[in-house]
Amino acid sequence: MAMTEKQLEEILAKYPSKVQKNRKKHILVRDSAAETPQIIEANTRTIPGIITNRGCAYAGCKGVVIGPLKDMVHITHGPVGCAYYTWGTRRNKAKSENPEKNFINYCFTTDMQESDIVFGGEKKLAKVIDDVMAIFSPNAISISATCPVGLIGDDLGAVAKRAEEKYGIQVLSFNCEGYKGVSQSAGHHIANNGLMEHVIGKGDAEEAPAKYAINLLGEYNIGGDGWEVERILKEVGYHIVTIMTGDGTYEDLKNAHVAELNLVQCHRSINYIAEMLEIKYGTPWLKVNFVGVQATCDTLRDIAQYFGDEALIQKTEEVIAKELARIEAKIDQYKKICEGKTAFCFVGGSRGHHFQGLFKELGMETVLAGYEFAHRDDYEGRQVIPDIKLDADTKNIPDLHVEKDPERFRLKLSPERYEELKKKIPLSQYCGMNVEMKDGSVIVDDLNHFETEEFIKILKPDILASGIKDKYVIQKMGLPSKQLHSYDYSGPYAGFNGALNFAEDICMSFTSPTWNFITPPWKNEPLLVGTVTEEEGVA
Ligand code: CFM
Repeated sequence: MAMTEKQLEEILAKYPSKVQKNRKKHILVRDSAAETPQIIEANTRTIPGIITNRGCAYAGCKGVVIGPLKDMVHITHGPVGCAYYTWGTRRNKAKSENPEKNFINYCFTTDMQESDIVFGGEKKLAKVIDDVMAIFSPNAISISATCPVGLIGDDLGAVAKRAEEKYGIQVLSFNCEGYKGVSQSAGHHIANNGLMEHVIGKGDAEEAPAKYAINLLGEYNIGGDGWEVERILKEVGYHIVTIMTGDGTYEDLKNAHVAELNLVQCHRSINYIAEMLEIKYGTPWLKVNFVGVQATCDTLRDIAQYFGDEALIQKTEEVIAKELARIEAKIDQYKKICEGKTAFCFVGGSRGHHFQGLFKELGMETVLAGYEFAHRDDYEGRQVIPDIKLDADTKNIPDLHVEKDPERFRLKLSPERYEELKKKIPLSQYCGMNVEMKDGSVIVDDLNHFETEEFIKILKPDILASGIKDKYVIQKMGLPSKQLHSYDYSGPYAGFNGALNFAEDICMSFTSPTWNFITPPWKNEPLLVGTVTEEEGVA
């Protein structure tokens, strides 16, 4: 079911006028025939009081990019709640040959109390580092700041420096206070800058250790996604230098500069590093997508084309044929249940787009999609970056300036070959979500809870792919909800096996008898009716 402009106006009309004006810029009804390309406002502040699904800069730095590095201890300098809620909830799995160097299941925090806020928390932080060294002795430590740390002005950098001198390991500090940006996106940027400045390139390796050496960027091994992608890539014959950062290690990350190519899965969280690696070491990056069978096949072919080796291209086709033969018939069975159904796909900063292909393969249409914290380029395509207006919030996080490394820069492709390839594969490029969505579908930036309910009532989707914050509201409305952040308790959903798991899980949701026992609130009369009146100075 498509949405009309009139229906959209009706939803917006329920807002006070200022809110209405603001939200209107964040919502589009897709129209490919529009005279000028449709623009969406993104990466700007959420209106206070609106129930958003967004997270904070600390979540983006520690929770998303830094946290998955398993051989480091990650200390949350702040109140225990910030640490607790980033403890294991993202399901970025990790295993290690040396279990003594895998700290992923731990939660480290300074547990700041009122006295620390009044008198400063630096001493307590130094003490936690001493304890960490005495008990765990990790290869490196990270310290992430939470809001109060920035407010009281603790000098994390100074504490980190003293600890480095004392213990001879790297102690990275991140000023990723929650308020540093409008969402977790700011935290991604802070983390990217820190890793690029202090870790990547610090290893001794000068040459790639094997043929077809690649890095996998923006893959966080949620529910084991990274393991499935690794399985496929290894089968084709690639050597993975490092994964950023799911099941990744600090030790491998130091040698990321030797790879021949960087694959970028989630560009939103890591495109900064991809760009900087190209400038500093001459390593091109390729946009990949391992979500969905077709996307995985296309991606494997793109990578093989980059290297251009006949044997590799041949092997890629063999792997694809073998995998398809194994899973296609099974997926077709699930497709029978899914065919003709519709979905909302509202997730973070890249999955809102990536998972649409997987729904499509199952015969389902995504009628509404969006991101929590993506930027305009994630909607409209990377080519709009020069047109993006930077506001004060964006300027808060400076771009890290990098230059060609005089010793280690290697041109991996001749400029002619680069240009030629660019026409065939997404080198340094990605298209946005909007391009692939059907006319009449709705695209929403920073969807909030009020709008979620309103859109559900109008579009009546069969399933919502979203997150924990709205999952139970949706289910109480009598609709299946699939968390596409944590995958609930399932996964992997990437690669060939992941597509199969996803199809199975979605079908389980559809065929569960649970829904027969739920009466959506609007079917229970009488409904509570209220009006919002605007007052001066409100909204
Ligand atoms: Fe990238 Fe992610 Fe995502 Fe993201 Fe996230 Fe995540 Fe996400 Mo949740 S890094 S932008 S900050 S793909 S935690 S693994 S699922 S919102 S769409």
